[in-house]
Amino acid sequence: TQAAFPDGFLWGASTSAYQVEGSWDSDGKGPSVVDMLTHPAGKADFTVASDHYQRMESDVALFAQLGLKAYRFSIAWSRVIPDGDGNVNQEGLNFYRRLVDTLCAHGIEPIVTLYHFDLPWALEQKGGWLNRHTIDAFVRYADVLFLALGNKVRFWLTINEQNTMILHPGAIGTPPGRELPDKKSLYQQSHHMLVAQAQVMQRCHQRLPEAKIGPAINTTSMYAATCRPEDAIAAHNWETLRCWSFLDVAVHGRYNALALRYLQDRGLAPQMLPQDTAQLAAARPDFVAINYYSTATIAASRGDASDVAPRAGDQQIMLGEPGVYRPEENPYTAKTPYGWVIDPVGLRLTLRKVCERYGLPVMITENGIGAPDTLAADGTVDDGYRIDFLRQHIEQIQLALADGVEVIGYFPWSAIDVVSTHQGYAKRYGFIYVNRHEQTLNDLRRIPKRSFYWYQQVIASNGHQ
Ligand code: BGP
Repeated sequence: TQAAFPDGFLWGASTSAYQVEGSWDSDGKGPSVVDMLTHPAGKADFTVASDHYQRMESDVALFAQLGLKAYRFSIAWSRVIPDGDGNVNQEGLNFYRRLVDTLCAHGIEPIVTLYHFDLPWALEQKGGWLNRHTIDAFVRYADVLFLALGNKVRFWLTINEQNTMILHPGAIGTPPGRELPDKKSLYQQSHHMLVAQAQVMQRCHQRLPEAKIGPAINTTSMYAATCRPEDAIAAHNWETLRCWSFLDVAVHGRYNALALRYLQDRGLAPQMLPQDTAQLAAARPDFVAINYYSTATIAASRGDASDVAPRAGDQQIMLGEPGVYRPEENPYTAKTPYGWVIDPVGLRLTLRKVCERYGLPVMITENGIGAPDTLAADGTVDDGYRIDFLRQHIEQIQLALADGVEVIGYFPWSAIDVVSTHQGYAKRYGFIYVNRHEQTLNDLRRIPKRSFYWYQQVIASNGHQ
């Protein structure tokens, strides 16, 4: 394709702390909610993960060899503040100082996610996001990071995929003996996260006037299954409730009217304190970050059990809602080995919608294909399907740029193999293979996959493929 990527485009890749770091209790780190999860039998847990905490320098050297202009990672809150709201653990903070310094030494722009699913366990025991105390704890934690890393970090992301945490809590899991929270509590948690996010964005702007901060929501487009008008309404409902309701508060500073009515009609509207409205209204992000994997196709409700179905092959993500809408198969799209719809054109469409709706630059902070990659006897990993997947998505980003969307960066998931949120190490996404299996750690050696050499060329030529 003809390159049309702006100079300074942030060609990157992504990871998150608990999925890549391991060393889950080293150097004073406190446990987080994800450390307490029970894992599906035979699947990798997060204790060692990809051992990145121990191999950070050599991993970053590989990222530099890949040619990354930017690297998106998350900071483990309970490494920096082990109990979430108490003393700062300097050793934990030093790890991230070293990571940022190492990235900068290689000319790689650090992009920091403040919180990626791993709430400190001590805060969870005090009620987690249901307790407004967590709002203050998050703002304080963010402030610690702004002060410690703000001289080198220019781009910050607030909360990763708040909508996944609220709408599909099963995708992240619950510790043994705990039930998934009911919907009303989830929306109350969500409200507290939104207030916390608004305060953190404001704090960032006060502390670091040059820095940019934004939310990172899993964002996608919904298609109506047919041209039946009722299906169009159903698809619109779902897009509003699943994506816009979260981003609208972050960007416009107030609740989406349709989403709020939906919550009120079902007795799910969160309790809001008088100051919340002002706090939400006072904060503005500098860009919108989206994690994009696939699209869904939605039809009007039938009002029976067929309204709800798991995303193919994935029991943790339930699409549809009884009496409101139901998922349908899309005959025009292929699927990944894990049943996720592959829809590069849907990325262009989503970028256009985000641009029109918010008028802000857009960063694509996740996109990728999970597959059971294998190390061949000759020591190579041929992930041609990943090259195809990413190439098609990059082509659509290019078209979106030509449409007038200001896309500022692309961060495929993931820079290196990481533990999948609930499918262990069988499902890999990285440009770099990690030589381990579910419970057999082997030597954790790093092996660049075929996609590594391909992406290296894409970056080196600023988008020529
Ligand atoms: C996103 C999460 C990531 C990552 C990715 C792939 O929702 O932000 O943490 O895991 O999805 O998902 P999975 O590992 O379940 O395939």
